[in-house]
Amino acid sequence: MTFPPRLLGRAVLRCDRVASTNDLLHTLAARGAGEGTVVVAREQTAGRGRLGRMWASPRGGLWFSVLLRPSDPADARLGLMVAVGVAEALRTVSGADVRIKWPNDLVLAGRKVGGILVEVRPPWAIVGIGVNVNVDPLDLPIEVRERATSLAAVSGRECDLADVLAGVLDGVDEVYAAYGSGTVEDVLERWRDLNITLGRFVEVRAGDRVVEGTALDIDGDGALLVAGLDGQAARVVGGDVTILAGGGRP
Ligand code: BT5
Repeated sequence: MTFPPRLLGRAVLRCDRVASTNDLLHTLAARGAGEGTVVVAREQTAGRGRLGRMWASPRGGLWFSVLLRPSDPADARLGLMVAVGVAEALRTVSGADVRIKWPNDLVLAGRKVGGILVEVRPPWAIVGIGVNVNVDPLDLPIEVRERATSLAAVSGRECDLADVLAGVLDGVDEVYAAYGSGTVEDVLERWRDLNITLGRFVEVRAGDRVVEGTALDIDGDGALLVAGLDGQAARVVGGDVTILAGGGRP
């Protein structure tokens, strides 16, 4: 057991198969479930990503959601901070070089190994976390497979899903405690250490807006700062990054 006892995972609902762990946890939150409640499923039949995109969730992956009741559920920094907690835990438990692509994609060997979906319904936010732990990439839909990987596919060995869940809950618990105690900048600095976006030439799509340029930094709110070819600096909150070229970090 971790000490001090963590907030996250004090109550854990384990399911074999659900549509989406986020949906089930929203229902529990509306009925008064406490902060830190977790729903985890072996399989999701309607897992989703951002903007209504689908999230393939076959057996072998870690699919779970955490209920948070922060003072500002819409704070965009939350997702970045959670990504730090998850990425660090995955690195420790698997030894794999898991990185973050802005804002909170989990990337391994240039492919997506996991994702984070923050759904804000004040007064709560549900953080859904999906990681291809022992997933055989062949079990992913063909259009997803070519850009996806799993921890097992890269490291050549399977991890115990319960151990990975415990490690990730510890990791997210720690960054959430940092959020509560106002040491957000320290965690964003760890985000910078783990990211593969800064220093690259990128295309960022946010709704109808498309920005091309060099990703310079994130600001104190977690927005991405991009130096455009026209010399103008753009600030983007939320969106999808495609890395076009560039050195800097791997
Ligand atoms: C995400 O969205 O990356 C957030 C994914 C969150 C999933 C968790 S699982 C537990 C909880 N319950 C849910 O219902 N969801 C959360 P986004 O950045 O929009 O990425 C979605 C895109 O990733 C899709 O359009 C596919 O191209 C790709 N994709 C789908 N399934 C994948 C998988 N298993 N591995 C890698 N890429 C995948």
